[in-house]
Amino acid sequence: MQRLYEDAKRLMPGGVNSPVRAFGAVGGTPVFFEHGAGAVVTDAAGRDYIDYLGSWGPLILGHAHPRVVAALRDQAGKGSTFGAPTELETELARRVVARVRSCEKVRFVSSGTEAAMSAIRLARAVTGRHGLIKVEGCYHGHADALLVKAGSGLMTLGLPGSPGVPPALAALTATIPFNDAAALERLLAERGSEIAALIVEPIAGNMGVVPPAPGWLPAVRDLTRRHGVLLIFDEVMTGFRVAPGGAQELYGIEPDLSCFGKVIGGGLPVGAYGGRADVMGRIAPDGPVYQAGTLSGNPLAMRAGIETLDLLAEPGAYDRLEALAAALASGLAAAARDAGVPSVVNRVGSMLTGFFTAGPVTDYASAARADTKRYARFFHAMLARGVYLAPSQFEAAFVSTAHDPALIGRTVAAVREAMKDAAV
Ligand code: KE4
Repeated sequence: MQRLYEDAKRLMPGGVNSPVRAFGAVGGTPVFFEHGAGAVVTDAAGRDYIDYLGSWGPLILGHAHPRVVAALRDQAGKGSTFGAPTELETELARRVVARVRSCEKVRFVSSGTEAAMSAIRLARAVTGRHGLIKVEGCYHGHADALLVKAGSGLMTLGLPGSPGVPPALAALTATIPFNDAAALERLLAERGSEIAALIVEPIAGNMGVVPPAPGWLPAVRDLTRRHGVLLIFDEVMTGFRVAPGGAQELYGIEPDLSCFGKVIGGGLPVGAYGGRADVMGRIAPDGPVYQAGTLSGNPLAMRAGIETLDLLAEPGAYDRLEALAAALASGLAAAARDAGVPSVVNRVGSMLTGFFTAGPVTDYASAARADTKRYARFFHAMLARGVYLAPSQFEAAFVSTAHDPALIGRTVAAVREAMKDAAV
């Protein structure tokens, strides 16, 4: 693995194509994977791991699901991209709109970042305002306007923001704490007339999983509406994962715009943004707001997304995810309790995080109190026992339909051993 990493570092920054993969927060050499099947991944040295990363969320069905592979094989022989409309895009759009009541129209792009940046541009055009509110610890991709007190890799690496973002642009982005409606009320009272949109992960996943407190999302919806601020739900992680219609179905809140990614691509690069027809109608070529993409809606990604959403629509898929993730969460909590290790497990559906802190973890500040050094030791203790977790305390773990009670049991047993390990 070290040789692979040395080779990679000579050619790519940090030897990776996304910073969180470099094990910066947990130390050691990144594991290079060679193949995956179901809930198990195999590294370049032939070692197997039970996978709870699921490629950071897309693989809700596990690796190489036979139906997805067959669809991709079939499509590859017909052509991977035309740069022209195909019926496949309509078929995936039909599935999205059928599941997400707030989306009358949707536009496909190639990443969650593109979805978020496009939704913000659209909101600024529709309102004629420039200001943006984001929530501390939430992450919406790496567009300039969003690299302000963001979660995921920035929180993992302790980066407050990013060089290269012009201060004048960063100044347009105001932040509030997650689950703090009073802070939002104060900010809107002061600057509401300048704000185009508020973007938020309805269930935060990028500071580790932090569920919305009762009343938080209804307050965000009510306050933004009162001030003419468009509410953007970033459901790149939660969409089609926590419910068929995402977090907005789970909590009964209708945003003005939604962003999707990960699950919707079934493992291939897809993002999407959508909303009411009158808002989406401002997007070119219907309207003047420009957004484009060479491989947007490409047939391979559409086929993977269609198969994934159809398989999730089969009876029992979400019940299975819920049962498996609940068993994992309770096993984690019991293991920590029995070992006397301060820990709190936050979970919504099949996304969860075990924080090494007594908790509760309700926002960025409380998440940041977690013992990241202990997490790093735990990560490696689990890796040594054949379980692959997110290489950062501030990320989510994901359960897929390919996991089963036996794998969950093996994982909890490994947690119990790891927790007893003096190192942890
Ligand atoms: P992408 O541009 O990485 O497809 O999506 C950005 C994004 C937007 N919104 C949310 C809620 C997200 O979670 C993400 C991406 N998530 C991270 C991990 N938490 C991707 C992993 C990485 O950066 O390598």
